[in-house]
Amino acid sequence: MLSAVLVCCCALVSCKTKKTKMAVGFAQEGDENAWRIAETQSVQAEAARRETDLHLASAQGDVEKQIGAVRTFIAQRVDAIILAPKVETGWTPVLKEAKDANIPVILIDRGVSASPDLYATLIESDFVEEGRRAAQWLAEHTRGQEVNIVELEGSAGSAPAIDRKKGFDEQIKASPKLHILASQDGNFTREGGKQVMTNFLLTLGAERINAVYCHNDDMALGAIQAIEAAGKKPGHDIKILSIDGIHDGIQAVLDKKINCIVECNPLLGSDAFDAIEAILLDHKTLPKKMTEKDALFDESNVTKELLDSRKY
Ligand code: GYE
Repeated sequence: MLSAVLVCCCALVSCKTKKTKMAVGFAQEGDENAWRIAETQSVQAEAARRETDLHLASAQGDVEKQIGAVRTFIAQRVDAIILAPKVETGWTPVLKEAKDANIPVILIDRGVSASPDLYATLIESDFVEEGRRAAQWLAEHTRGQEVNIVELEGSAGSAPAIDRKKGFDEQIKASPKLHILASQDGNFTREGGKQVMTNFLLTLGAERINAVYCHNDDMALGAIQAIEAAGKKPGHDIKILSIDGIHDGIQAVLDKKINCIVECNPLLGSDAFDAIEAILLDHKTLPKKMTEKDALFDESNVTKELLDSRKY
């Protein structure tokens, strides 16, 4: 009897999964820069390729709006939710609501501080390691010199801003000649990077600053504008370290304006949908964290061919 019921249920499930179009909600945190737009496009392209019905909501940097978008997806009874959370905290209630509704949540690019039981998996880069790698590069390329650094941080409360700072700080503490003079939030935008760097140059003095560590390329590109406006040569008078590897960032390495970029891959659409299919179609339990492998770019390996081959 039980097996007959099971066969019947399985037939119904496979009937649903094969014939109905899957609906997936994507709660994106914003559209603040080229990296994030590349990520959104990657999710959209993958949804189209797999003939999935994608409900896309960009919160334009507003956490409450993003939480509201997840609630709307739950009310719409989508099959799965992809969430790129703006900040780490505050997600427990809405993630519980998704779990109660039996809707798996796939976190992409940024983590949360909520219990891992409340989401299916997190697909991201190792941000602490990115910070460490940037500081290691600086230590290796300024051996014996005293280096005064300013830091342009990503948006406050976000996992990449917290962890990129942590990894960088750790390595700086192990390098007695490297000193952080000041750190400030540049909101992951080109305009924010330009403003904060302009302020640092004015208040600290261009002569005192030897290096800028930017939590992403867009802020580095803004910092370059500020440094040039102050009559200094970015990449030469002031070394520039950054994270992401967007097209304009790699171009700046080629132009010798950015010295080093630690890559952070935004093209997470395919991995996100693989995860959703593994959960919904193959009934698999996924590891709570899946980490992307990222490269490091500097003048030793950046060429025009590499730039042309970049997908974002
Ligand atoms: O580095 C930045 C974006 O969350 C990893 O957010 C992402 C970061 C990325 O705004 O450019």
